[in-house]
Amino acid sequence: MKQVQRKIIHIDADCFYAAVEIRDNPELRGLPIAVGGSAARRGVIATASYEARKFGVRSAMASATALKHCPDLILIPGRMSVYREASRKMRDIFADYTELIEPLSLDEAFLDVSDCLQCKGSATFIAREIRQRIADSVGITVSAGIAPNKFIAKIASDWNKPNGQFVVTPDQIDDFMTELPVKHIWGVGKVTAARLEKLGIKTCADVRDYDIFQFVQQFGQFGEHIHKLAHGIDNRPVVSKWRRKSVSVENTYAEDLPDLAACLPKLPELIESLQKRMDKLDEDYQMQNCFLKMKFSNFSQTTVERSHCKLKMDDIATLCEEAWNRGNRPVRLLGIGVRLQDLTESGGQMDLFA
Ligand code: TTP
Ligand code: MG
Repeated sequence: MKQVQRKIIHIDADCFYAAVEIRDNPELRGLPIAVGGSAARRGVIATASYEARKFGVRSAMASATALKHCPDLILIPGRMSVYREASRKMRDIFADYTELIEPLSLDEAFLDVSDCLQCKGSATFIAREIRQRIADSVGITVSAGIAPNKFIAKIASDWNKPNGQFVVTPDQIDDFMTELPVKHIWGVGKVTAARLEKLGIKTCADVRDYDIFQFVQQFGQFGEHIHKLAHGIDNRPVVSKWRRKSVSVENTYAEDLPDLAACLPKLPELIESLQKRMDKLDEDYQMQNCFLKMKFSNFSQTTVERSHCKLKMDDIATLCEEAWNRGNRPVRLLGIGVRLQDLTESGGQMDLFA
């Protein structure tokens, strides 16, 4: 079987819940902290900072045990809504590069950037840019694995953790797989690993010494799966479950636009690039409201939003005029966008028939 060549990035935030807590309470930086339930109430650890991990504190460990390993551990109760918000911001950044986003959890996602033209199409640079943007605007670090498939990208994102990335190019797959212990193969738990070890199989290279038919005889269909992955072959596509709520474009001008008359000629260009982005959306999206964002020279900003609005100069100019009247001073940024209704969601379907 041949490997379908894709450019996949696997992103995984570093000690996600703990990192968000440190972001919001900088005095915690450098200290052993963990997010989890209290020991008195038989709570467990959700995650721990890297400083706490040095003491052996781990996810899913009883908090009481964690405190035995690390008596100075600072235990913080979780704030799920804040973690969800950080996760949403990360996904908004991913969406600037591709529509093919497959979240695995709040802090982890696969991105297929095969068709992405940013950063000259280099997945390595795209990953670096995404990581920098997340650090700047979400305030946490993430690590990335970049590879021709999901299996290798996921393993690679762990290689330079925290705050790092690791690339496996198509011609490096063979070397990468050779040393890899079989326990990294998705689906190989302790029991299978022990069975494999009895056959003298510890690394993927050992698997590759076996003929696939021998392997299928020993392990059935699962044997074929192991054999394929040990060769670094994984043709699973990135299945996008992420759906947009809006699409927008904006521009910050090198020199402030002094008045409304200077703003209006900038609109056709914005309308055109927004239209291009909308053309790429699938047909299950329906346009709802249009909005226009205006940021003024004093950094205050306003957004005007309208329903029954078309992505045409007349309607957008009306929004622009209204926004301008609210600030009445030079403009540094103009943006336009549309809110989207996702017709694949049941609510959307009901509206269709209403
Ligand atoms: P992970 O990505 O597994 O872990 P992490 O981000 O904390 O650390 P790493 O740097 O090793 O990636 O999980 C993401 C979040 O999910 C984690 O911050 C807390 C939560 N979680 C639990 O609540 N219970 C668990 O057992 C695990 C593994 C994670
Ligand atoms: Mg993580």
